[in-house]
Amino acid sequence: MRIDVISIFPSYFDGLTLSLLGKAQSTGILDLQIHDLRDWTHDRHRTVDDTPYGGGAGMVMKPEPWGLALDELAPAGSDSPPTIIFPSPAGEVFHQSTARELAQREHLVFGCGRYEGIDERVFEEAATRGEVRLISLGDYVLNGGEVAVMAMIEAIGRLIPGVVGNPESLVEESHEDGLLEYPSYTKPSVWREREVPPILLSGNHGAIAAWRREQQLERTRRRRPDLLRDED
Ligand code: 6GU
Repeated sequence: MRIDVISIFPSYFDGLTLSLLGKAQSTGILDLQIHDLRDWTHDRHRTVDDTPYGGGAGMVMKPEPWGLALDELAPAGSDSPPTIIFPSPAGEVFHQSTARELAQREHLVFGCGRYEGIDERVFEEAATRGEVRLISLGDYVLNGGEVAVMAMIEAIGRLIPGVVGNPESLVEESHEDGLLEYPSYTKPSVWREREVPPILLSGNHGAIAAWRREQQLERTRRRRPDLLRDED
C-alpha cells in the first residue's frame, strides 16, 4: 500500500517509522511518504494561509499549494485513483470498519489541515482526482489533522496483510467483533494476594471460551452499552 501525507508539520510523523509500521516500510509492504505542503509554495515566506473572505476569526489554508500537491500526488486521469482523506472534526466518524475498508485500498492520500480550515474548493478539486472522505476521530477538537492522521494510519496499517505477525491477534481485539476485549492475565498466578480467575487455570478450553465471551459482554454492557445497540 502507498500512503502519502501532506502537512505543514511533517516531523509529527517521524514516530510512524518506529515499531510495527517501520518494519512494514522496510519490508516494502507499506510505502509511506510524508510531504511538506510548503514545498508547493513559491513565495519567499512559503505562505500556506490567508484571511477568510467574508471576515471572521482565524486564517484559511490557501488553495494553490494544495492544488499543486494534488497535481503531483493524485494526478488527473490516473487509472488507479487514490482515496483522498481530509481529517476533520466535521467528517464521518472513524471506526474499526473504516480502518478495515481503507486497508483494502492501494493508495491513500491524507491532507492535514491547520488554522480554521482549507479553502472549500480544494475538496472539489480533490474529488476530480479520487474518492474524497472527510473523517473525524470523534466529537472533540484538535488543533490540526496531524495527530488524527497518525491514529488512522496506525489503525489502517496494522490491518494490511503481513504487517501484524500473527493475524489471530487481530481478530481477538476490542471492536473486531463489536465487543470490548476480555481481561488478560499472566504469571504469577497470585500477585499481591490477587488471584488469576481459577477457570483460566482449569485447562477446560470450552469453559474458558464461554467465560471470556461472558466477560466481553459484561464489560461492553457496563462501559459501552452503545455498542450493543448500534450495528458497527
Ligand atoms: Cl480528524 N481533526 C481535528 N482537527 N480535530 C478532530 C479530528 C480531526 N477528529 C476529532 N477531532
